[in-house]
Amino acid sequence: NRRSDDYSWTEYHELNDTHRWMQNLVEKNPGIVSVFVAGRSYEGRDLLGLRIFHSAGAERGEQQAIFLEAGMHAREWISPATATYFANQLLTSQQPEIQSLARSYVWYILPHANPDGYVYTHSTNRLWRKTRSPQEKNCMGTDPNRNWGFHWNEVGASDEPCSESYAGPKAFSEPETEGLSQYLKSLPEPVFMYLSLHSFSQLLLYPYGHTSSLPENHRQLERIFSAALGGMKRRFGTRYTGGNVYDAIYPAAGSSMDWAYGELKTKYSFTYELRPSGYSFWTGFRLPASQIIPTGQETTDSVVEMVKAAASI
Ligand code: ING
Ligand code: ZN
Repeated sequence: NRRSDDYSWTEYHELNDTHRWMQNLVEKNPGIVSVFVAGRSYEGRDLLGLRIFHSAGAERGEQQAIFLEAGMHAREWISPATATYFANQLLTSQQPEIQSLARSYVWYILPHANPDGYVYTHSTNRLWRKTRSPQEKNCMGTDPNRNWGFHWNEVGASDEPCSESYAGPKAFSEPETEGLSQYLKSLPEPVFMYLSLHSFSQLLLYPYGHTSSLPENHRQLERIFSAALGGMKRRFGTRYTGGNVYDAIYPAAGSSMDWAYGELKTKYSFTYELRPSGYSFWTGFRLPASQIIPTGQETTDSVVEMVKAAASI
């Protein structure tokens, strides 16, 4: 019932609205946008994403890909909203830097990596985090950001099915993470950068989560990190901190970012923890919709600086 022209960044959308908006973009941008299905959820929903390929070089396999994953945790609503904001910028911005970014890579943007969970946060429990597959002890869901097959369940994840950070019965037990990982391995382009959007706390994170040892290219990652924080601050003065997951927040094995770094060999892999700052569980996931656009603007600025820094290494 909603037309794609009605889609906006002044409210949070339901899953079907965003899926319809993506489908409509294909018709509005022939030869530039297509949709992809990276897998299917436990309840049978598509992991639907946008492929944005501005340049002819994309079809000749001459370009590298950047993959942006969002919505892994259901309640972190600012994450998919920022992903769609960013995709829209790639397609409509008049800013030369953003146009150049759009043309220099093949972009894959997956707003809802956990569609069942997202639907559940709209219908039943606003603070749901995990997937929606039944587990033992009558508990539901696995933490999809502890379910990836790189140092799976070694630390900072739970064996307890009722826990919010349940790693799952085995690595890639969830169809969402299994499907997405297979899809990532099947991409025709090398993945130059992997970005994962979460909330909240205003942090930028890089590998690893399973150990305090720093990745081999940590000096490069730190340079890119600084550039990205500069971009984040430029428009509204928004301050981020962060570093390697293990030291900057907590030990956490089995994330998509660490798998992308360790298994997909994407050497520039980052996770943003978007607005707000602070630690209030009650307000942290309920960022007012009036902050979607500013969050989108500053995060776009940050990604522009991040990719520029990475490309110039
Ligand atoms: N935080 C992330 C989580 O999955 C994280 C932090 C990022 C862990 C990257 C591991 C790798 O716990 C939130 N808020 O989800
Ligand atoms: Zn999260």
